[in-house]
Amino acid sequence: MLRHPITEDDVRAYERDGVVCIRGQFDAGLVKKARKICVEHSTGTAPTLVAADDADGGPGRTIVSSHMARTRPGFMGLVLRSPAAEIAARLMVVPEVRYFYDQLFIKEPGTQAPTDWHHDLPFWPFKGNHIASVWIALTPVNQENSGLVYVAGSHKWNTLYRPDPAPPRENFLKGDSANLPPCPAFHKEFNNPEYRFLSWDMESGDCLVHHPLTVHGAGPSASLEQRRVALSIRYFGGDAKWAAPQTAFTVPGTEKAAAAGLVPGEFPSNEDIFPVIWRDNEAAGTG
Ligand SMILES: O=C(O)CCC(=O)C(=O)O
Repeated sequence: MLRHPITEDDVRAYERDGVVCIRGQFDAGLVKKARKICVEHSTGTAPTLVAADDADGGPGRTIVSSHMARTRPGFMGLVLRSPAAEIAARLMVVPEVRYFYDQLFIKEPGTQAPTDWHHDLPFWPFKGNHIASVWIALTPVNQENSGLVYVAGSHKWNTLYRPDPAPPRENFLKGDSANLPPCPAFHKEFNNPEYRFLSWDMESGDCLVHHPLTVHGAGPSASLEQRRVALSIRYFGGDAKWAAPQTAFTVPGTEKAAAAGLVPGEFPSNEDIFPVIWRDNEAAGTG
């Protein structure tokens, strides 16, 4: 349930820039609960949890984990009860969205490791425009503590960059993805008027929603006080299509894709793996 409607300006900004900041849709209670679940998870032993200390011996540490909601009811509760799915659907202007996966990003105070410039789609076994990531700030986020920066409009460039994982992983690239060009270091272009860079100072409970081809990255954290915690939940609907994997990124349950009814070029409608999370009941005539 949204706390306030997604506006036509929001939809236009998402379509034009490939990213929009939506403020105040997650109430304080939900944010507190989500932060607790995420921080507890980050100290555990989940197989998908990767914690990397900064190489410089400083206090910095980046913690990433994926697909938590598939096995952890607390995370699935957030996927089901948060307004994120409806926000994604309203911005993409599609009548229903399915859960794709959830990903946790924590940067401890002083983390020097950047989030390298990239866009998401080449990592995933998907094609299409109707795939949106809702990156929910669970702490204050700004440029000082490694807030995300986006290259506005890059989702329309018709360019795919090589999906280089961080930290690097052997045998990660499959198919033709190794032949793609690396994503340029766009922070070197911050003064170049040919590009428009977007970033926002965010309160806990604000979110960023980005298109799968919008280029983004984040610099080091200069804050020695403020950890930044974000939960990114990805959804798809509309024109999304299953595609042959281009990397070792795997959605649990899709290892035997054909047996799961996942056919390249077709909409991935397996309800067990990709359940519908939000449907516009008014558009469906059942509201
Ligand atoms: O939080 C980060 O540093 C990276 C987030 C990101 O790349 C994403 O959600 O797609």
